[in-house]
Amino acid sequence: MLNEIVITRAIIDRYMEKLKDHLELDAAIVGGGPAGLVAGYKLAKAGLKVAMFERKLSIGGGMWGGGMMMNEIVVQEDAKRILDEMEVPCREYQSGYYTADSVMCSSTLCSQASKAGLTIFNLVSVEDVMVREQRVVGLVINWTAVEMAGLHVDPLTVRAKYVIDATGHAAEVVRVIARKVDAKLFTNSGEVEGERSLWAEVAETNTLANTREVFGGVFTAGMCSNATFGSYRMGPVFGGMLLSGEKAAEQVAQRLADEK
Ligand code: 48F
Repeated sequence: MLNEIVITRAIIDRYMEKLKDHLELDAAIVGGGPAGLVAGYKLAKAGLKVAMFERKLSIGGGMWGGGMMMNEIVVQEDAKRILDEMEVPCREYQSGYYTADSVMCSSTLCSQASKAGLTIFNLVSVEDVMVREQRVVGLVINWTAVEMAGLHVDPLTVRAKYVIDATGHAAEVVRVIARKVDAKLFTNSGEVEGERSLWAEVAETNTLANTREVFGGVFTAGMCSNATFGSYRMGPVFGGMLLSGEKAAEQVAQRLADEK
């Protein structure tokens, strides 16, 4: 006989266990697009305590829709090894260009990252940061439903040694810092440089170069890197996103190792 109250208690207990277990993190990832997922996968594989906060119900960000809702993505040669490692099937289209089904890719990256040990909190939005001595030391979170309804409900907090802003075009964590913290970002102007128009080749190279620390304790990943440091968008070619997630994770892991 199924008891509805046991079902309810199981969900509440397990969720609260999970949440309480992730209030103090080595790394917090904001945004569950391809860059955040690869970063989370790599950090979890390295044995670090890492959680992801994603505003939406679904994980995968801008990957599901492929290009203009045609659910295929393109990945170039140098990033194919990440698809291989994460067991996403892909096919060569012509020399140097591979395609993957975007639904398969989104769901598999999510699955592999979760299985590696990344804990994902979907339906949670990051609305602010905590800063101490010119360094971000944590995130301010709230239910997306509260944000959407415009309810006046105070948020809660999560402490993190490092934060990866993988919020895509919006660069939301970086923008909060620029708006609220009386300090310069590590960009040329000290402000958010902003995204430029579409140029796949340059954008993909720059995404990797722009994957770096933008403020004490905060690294950018994915499209957020170009939106922050001022470079082009790339459209539905995803190699740069995957490589950027990997690079952000490597940088964070290195810092944590150096601090031991
Ligand atoms: O946009 P998104 O997929 O970022 P990405 O990993 O990849 C970019 C590509 O999808 C594409 C592109 C390259 O081909 O240009 O756009 O850089 O995923 C970002 C995720 O962050 C979530 C948002 O819902 C999305 O799923 N997000 C954004 N702001 C917040 C957030 C926030 N404040 N709190 C929580 N999640």
